Amino acid sequence: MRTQVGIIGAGPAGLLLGQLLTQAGIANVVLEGRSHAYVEGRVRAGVLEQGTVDALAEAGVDARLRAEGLQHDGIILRFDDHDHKIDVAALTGKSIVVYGQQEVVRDLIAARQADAAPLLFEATATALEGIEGASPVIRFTHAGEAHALSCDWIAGCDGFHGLARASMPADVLRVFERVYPFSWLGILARAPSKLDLVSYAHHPNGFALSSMRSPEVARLYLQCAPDEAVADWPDDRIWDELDARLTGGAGLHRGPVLQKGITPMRSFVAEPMRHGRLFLAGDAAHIVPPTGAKGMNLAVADVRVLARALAAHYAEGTDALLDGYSTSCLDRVWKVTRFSWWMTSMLHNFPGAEPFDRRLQLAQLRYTVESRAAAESLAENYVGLPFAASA
Ligand code: FAS
Ligand code: PHB
Repeated sequence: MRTQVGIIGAGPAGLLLGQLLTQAGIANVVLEGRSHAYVEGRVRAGVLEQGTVDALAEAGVDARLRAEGLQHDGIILRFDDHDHKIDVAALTGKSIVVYGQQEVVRDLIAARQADAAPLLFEATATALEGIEGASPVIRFTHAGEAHALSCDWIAGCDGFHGLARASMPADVLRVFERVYPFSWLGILARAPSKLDLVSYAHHPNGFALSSMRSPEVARLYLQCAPDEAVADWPDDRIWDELDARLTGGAGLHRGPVLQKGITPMRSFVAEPMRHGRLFLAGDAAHIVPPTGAKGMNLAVADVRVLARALAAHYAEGTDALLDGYSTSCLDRVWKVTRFSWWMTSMLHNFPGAEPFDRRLQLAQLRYTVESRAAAESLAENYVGLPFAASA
């Protein structure tokens, strides 16, 4: 098999890149190790920045998003038993849209299938060859057979546990990581959200977050110990803790729990995001704690830069954007990593924290909701930093 761009991974990064490249007339193949059903069933992110909405519109996949997405003008920070609104629309002129990542993935897969563009499910990349040469190869297995995909460029959109980053030479790759002493237990429940806005709670029992997927489906999270398992959290215990942390006991609307999962919390950045003909995009290159609602948005920002750079290469024969890809993306990646670390540090209970540190957290929260300058800083990061002019 041969194509111009070989894309590993059918998450938001790989699928959006494939869509933008197809629109630019650049031949590409998406290889996805999991099944179609598994990929569309994965419950993950929920908040879209304006820039992400614009990128999905540019890709021509925003019809359902515009019809079903929930536009919000702010978020809530809850502490000291009170809800404090950060009015991001008034502070920045931008809003956010709540629309599940799995819906974005469904929309992108539907568009790809409508274009009959090659998307192979249960096709696992097993090795990358010749990434320092002019015609790299992705070796992959599909339907029990070994295959090779020759391409001009490889996009490693294969997530944190993928093959692409591991294929970078060890003397080239530098990684930066911080693991947090807690995880998130997340549930999807068929119950209307009691709270109208995405609400982040700092509570003596621990952090909690209330979001939603529709007026009838709530998406809720609570901080738990890093070594806890889903089995440790029967539904009633989850609801009781969410009530305490998010409503002071007033109580959320309860309903059947449709999905339950525990996600570890880490910050992770790999540099550089390119080596030879291999580019890393999305979680393959970086992981942020979801406290800032940035994971998928950052993947979209990477892909926006890479798609433009590849289009310039093929349409104009210029490689300045390709050569600047890693530097351009990492500038945003580190700013978003800082914001996600800051939100995580402000809102969570750190086991064994000194009383002094706990007082600092409350002071940071109070200052953030009392000072326009502080609220504006949170808001401009939350709605999404402007895309770099060159990107
Ligand atoms: P993805 O991980 O989505 O996609 C990578 C794809 O590559 C996968 O489909 C995988 O099967 C495939 N793949 C891997 N190796 C392969 C191989 N060798 N061959 C072929 N295919 C291969 N972000 C938020 O903003 N808010 C959240 O609440 C949130 N919750 C999350 C919960 C969980 C459990 C996880 C893991 C992540 C969560 N995230 C959240 C972050 C998440 O949304 C990511 O940022 C987003 O999925 C990034 O998209 P991709 O870079 O496309 O990576
Ligand atoms: C979600 O809706 O899943 C969500 C919202 C905000 C976050 C993380 C996840 O910070």
